[in-house]
Amino acid sequence: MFILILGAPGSGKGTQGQILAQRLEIPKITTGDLLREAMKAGTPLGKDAKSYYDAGKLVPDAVILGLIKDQLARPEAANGAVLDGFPRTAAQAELVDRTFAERGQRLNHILLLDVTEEELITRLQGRALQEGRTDDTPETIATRLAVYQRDTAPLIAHYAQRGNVRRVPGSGSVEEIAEEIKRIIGR
Ligand code: B4P
Repeated sequence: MFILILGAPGSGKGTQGQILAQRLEIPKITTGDLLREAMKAGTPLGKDAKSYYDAGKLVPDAVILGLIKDQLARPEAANGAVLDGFPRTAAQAELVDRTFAERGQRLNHILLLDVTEEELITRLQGRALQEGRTDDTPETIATRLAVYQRDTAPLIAHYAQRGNVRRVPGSGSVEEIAEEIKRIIGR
């Protein structure tokens, strides 16, 4: 089963993706985590990504497309995965769509975590205090929310045209939202 989680920064994609992947015993592919690991390890990918990441901008497709391609090609992800944090641009969506079409597979569920901007800002500021992530400063949070509206939100329409996007109210407790996702997916 392949599940795509869409949502603004701080909407809980990572949080819910983790719960979902554990419950379904499938891998989770999270571009944000992969970038953070690469930056920590100082790999060429991490070095390419760092200035964009720290500024709250999208890391260019030229860097990300190869990463997504490699991750989707992993044998563990041959029959199921939770996709979290991508696609974020039209080019990334095109790559994902093409990969699944070539494999004769499809995204079984597309979930959109729907959270108000006020709540997003509160959560990201809370995470800044707890984790000190370099992209959770007030200026960067504002940039990330604007970039989401400009580049990523249009993808909702792209997937909604196919009629299989489910909007999940993302403002309850982590457990309540996880329960709602379980209900939608049916397992
Ligand atoms: P991501 O790592 O994807 O960061 P995010 O959008 O902030 O995370 P998410 O929505 O998963 O929030 P989380 O569950 O952690 O991206 C970071 C950066 O990486 C981007 O800005 C970009 O530079 C780069 N990047 C990543 N993918 C890319 C791509 N494909 N293309 C280009 N660039 C890319 O939740 C946030 C907080 O809320 C947490 O503290 C959590 O504990 C809390 N929370 C979650 N659910 C809650 C709930 N129900 N109630 C209260 N708090 C909750």
